[in-house]
Amino acid sequence: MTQETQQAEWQKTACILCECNCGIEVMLKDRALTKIRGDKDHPNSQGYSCEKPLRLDRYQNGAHRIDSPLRRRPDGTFEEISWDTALDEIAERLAAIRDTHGGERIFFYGGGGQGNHLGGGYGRALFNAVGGKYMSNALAQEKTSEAFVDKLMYGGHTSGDFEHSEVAVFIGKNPWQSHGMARARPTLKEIARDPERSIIVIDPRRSETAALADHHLQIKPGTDVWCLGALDATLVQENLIASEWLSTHTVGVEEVLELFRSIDITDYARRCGVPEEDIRAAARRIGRAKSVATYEDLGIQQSPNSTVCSYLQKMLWVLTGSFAKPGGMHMHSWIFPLAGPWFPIERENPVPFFRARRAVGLQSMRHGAAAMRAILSRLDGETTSGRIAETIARTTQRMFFASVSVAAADPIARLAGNIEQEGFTPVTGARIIAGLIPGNSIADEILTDHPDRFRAMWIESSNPLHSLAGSDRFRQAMRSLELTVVVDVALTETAREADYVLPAASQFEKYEASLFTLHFPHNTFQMRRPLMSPMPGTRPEPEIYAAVIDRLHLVDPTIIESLTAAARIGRSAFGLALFATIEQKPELAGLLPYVVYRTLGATFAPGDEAQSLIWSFAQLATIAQPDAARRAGFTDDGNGQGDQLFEAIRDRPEGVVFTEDRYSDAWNYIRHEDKKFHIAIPELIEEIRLLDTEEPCYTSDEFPFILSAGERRAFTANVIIRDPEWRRRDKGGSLRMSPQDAAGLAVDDGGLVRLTTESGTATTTVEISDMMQPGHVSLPNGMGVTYPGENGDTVVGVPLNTLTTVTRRDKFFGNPWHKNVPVRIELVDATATPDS
Ligand SMILES: Nc1nc2c(c(=O)[nH]1)N[C@H]1C(S)=C(S)[C@@H](COP(=O)(O)OP(=O)(O)OC[C@H]3O[C@@H](n4cnc5c(=O)[nH]c(N)nc54)[C@H](O)[C@@H]3O)O[C@H]1N2
Ligand SMILES: Nc1nc2c(c(=O)[nH]1)N[C@H]1C(S)=C(S)[C@@H](COP(=O)(O)OP(=O)(O)OC[C@H]3O[C@@H](n4cnc5c(=O)[nH]c(N)nc54)[C@H](O)[C@@H]3O)O[C@H]1N2
Ligand code: SF4
Ligand SMILES: [Mo]
Repeated sequence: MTQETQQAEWQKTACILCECNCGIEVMLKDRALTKIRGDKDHPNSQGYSCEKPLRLDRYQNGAHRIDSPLRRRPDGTFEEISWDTALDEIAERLAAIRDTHGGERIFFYGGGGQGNHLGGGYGRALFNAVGGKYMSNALAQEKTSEAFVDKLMYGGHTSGDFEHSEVAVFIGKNPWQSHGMARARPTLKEIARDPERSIIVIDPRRSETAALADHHLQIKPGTDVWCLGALDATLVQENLIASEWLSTHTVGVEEVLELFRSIDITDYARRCGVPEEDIRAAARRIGRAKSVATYEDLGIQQSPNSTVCSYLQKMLWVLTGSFAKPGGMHMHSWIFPLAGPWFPIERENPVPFFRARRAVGLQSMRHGAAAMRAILSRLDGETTSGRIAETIARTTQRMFFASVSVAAADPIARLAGNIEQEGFTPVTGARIIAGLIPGNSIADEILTDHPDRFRAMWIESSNPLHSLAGSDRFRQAMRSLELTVVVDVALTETAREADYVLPAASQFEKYEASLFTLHFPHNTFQMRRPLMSPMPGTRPEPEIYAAVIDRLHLVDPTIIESLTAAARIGRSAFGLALFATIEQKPELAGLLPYVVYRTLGATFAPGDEAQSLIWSFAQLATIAQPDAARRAGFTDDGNGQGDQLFEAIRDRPEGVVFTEDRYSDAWNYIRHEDKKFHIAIPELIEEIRLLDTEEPCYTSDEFPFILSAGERRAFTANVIIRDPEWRRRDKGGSLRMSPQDAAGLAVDDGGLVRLTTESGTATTTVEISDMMQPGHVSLPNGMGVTYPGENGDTVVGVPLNTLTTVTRRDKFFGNPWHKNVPVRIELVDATATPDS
């Protein structure tokens, strides 16, 4: 084989193991991923990758793959059934539950992991098809508390420009291992090397990132609220704040300054266990920096006081005015928001006669939709009349698109994003944020005789029985439902409790995309093509969802036929007919993914149907961010801009920059009409005043240690790869423990200990580590799952959530305290073996 032909075989895709989704190139032999390297062409990762994807074949071809739909027998075992039987029965049972109890009693969980959100996008159509109202996913046990603070302060998601920041602050975040920012390791090394720049880390553990830091505030576990409060208070009391910026750009500043003036820094420092001078030094470093970017993650999001901590950490860059400038914090565009509302940015150049055009445009769409479909369905794109129709559609779009598109797209985007659903859960009254119910409330919404309890659950691309606190309770909840369906590539812990399991094609066997488009000022999106056909017996999620919705008979077939005909004529004719149809029949808005799949998708090459939702994303992204998309090179007008973006996404398998902003554009993304930060959040300020007198103590005589249950290490990737042999190091996932504690327990490196918490026990090996402080121990995430082997199933490592409970959680949004589990540790007889 020549060098050229070998080169030609590299195929572009992305890593699916964390939300960075670095571009990778893979070499295939038959169906195996034999060689993998970072893709230099990827606009975000630029050739970077860490050690984790090198053996992605363990995901693609592991023994965990399932290849037949399964139905649960009364005795709990599974039988293989055909796809048709599975889909017929599932559709029938969903419809029956909807008719008896109402569609809102059918609960949806998941819809995507670290790299696969396209299927979940189609899943929203099924959610709307059955009349669903409640959903959740992993974000609701980590990011919802932060999302609440974001929402009230400025309304959107922020990310930091760490490539340029003078000071980078990581709070309960270890980007060396967990990444979360582009090219994390080179970026961290660059900051660490540069004498003009600094890293500040708040972490009870000397993590790899903390080891690189100029200031490591090594708090006692769970005490961030006092450390962050003391940092903010130092900024205010030593007058290190951006006073002018605050008075121009914020509302509520006096109340906030008053709060921080009243904080006793010495006492707060004592409570978090960090020398006062170290806190003051870190605050001064922040105060004198030209730019500060912060990153909070699980260390606070899954610890006591997480909502308050989010607020206090954001104050570090708010008080210093580090927003909308190089190296600072920003709000950013989306290809489509992962959670929370779709947000169209106002156009830079006003459209002449905007109101009149909008009124005429929307009225004509409403009243002309049926006639338009009738005409278009009689034409053929190949003939003159078809070409004329496309030209007319194109001209019409030029005239009206800019004034009608937002109004027409908004209801679709709202339903596709489920952001209508805010408020409280039906049984326990838990707070819903960003449309997601707290993970910790799910079992309680089911295990009750309340008439509004959930009756069925649809789970896709997630393993909540393993990943939510209190595994046993979740298992009980699943078994008490009338119907549970799991769509996964593996027979997961969750799937084992389901009534039906549907085997999905892998992420390398179908179209995929992730919605982690979190970058600023250049935001990127990548559509991944299938590298091979689906493994026999499996199906891509878009096909599964379409097949179930077909069976619910919700959409008049003549609409599908006429829209398909319009798509055959051209993209403008299709866009016009589709938007007009939804204006006329708003009940179809929530089914959009299904409708485009069955219409536009039908005009693509066989196997390419799933691209149709990407077309919709491209349209919605350019409608929402027309100027930023124009600056990224998509300069056409009308619906042509979205089509141009769609074609670029199709042509560039390495991914595209879909929006290009200027730093000052970050202001446009603020959702408050006054474009200001609303920084006084009364219920959080009140909570901080309460904490002012609290003495932190999370241990007891019975449980004298704090366990952080879920540390990200070199070879953990949630539960995406189940094969324990994937790990090069730390195969069993040891408990990290300080030398002092190991001496106290008389345990050696590699020795066995038994952990006992309020809710469970586990046996594990010990790794004596200088990273840990006395009293704090840490276990990796992503372990303790079953994997089929020659001698039956094996389980390696501790399934963490047998040790956690749903009751230890955030007061506001229910975040589980996975990082703060009181535990007792006992030495185990060396002849025993580690188990779960
Ligand atoms: N290698 C790898 N990378 C991943 C993942 C993976 O599974 N493996 N998962 C991805 C996902 S889903 C996520 S959400 C991110 C999470 O990314 P991170 O949040 O960075 O990961 P963790 O290691 O869980 O927690 C970060 C740090 O919190 C610290 N910590 C523990 N208790 C406390 C405390 O009380 N206060 C503070 N301030 N810190 C504390 C821990 O010592 C740890 O260093 O990682 C992503 N990246
Ligand atoms: N104790 C403790 N618990 C935790 C954490 C912790 O640190 N400690 N971390 C929490 C965090 S931050 C997160 S994000 C969650 C993650 O927990 P989950 O949301 O449960 O996500 P994953 O473990 O990533 O599971 C992804 C699932 O998708 C499946 N899958 C992979 N590819 C495909 C596909 O193409 N189609 C389908 N249908 N399925 C596919 C995999 O087999 C796997 O079952 O865990 C949380 N739970
Ligand atoms: S695990 Fe994350 S950082 Fe590592 S290559 Fe994959 S996407 Fe990139
Ligand atoms: Mo996560």
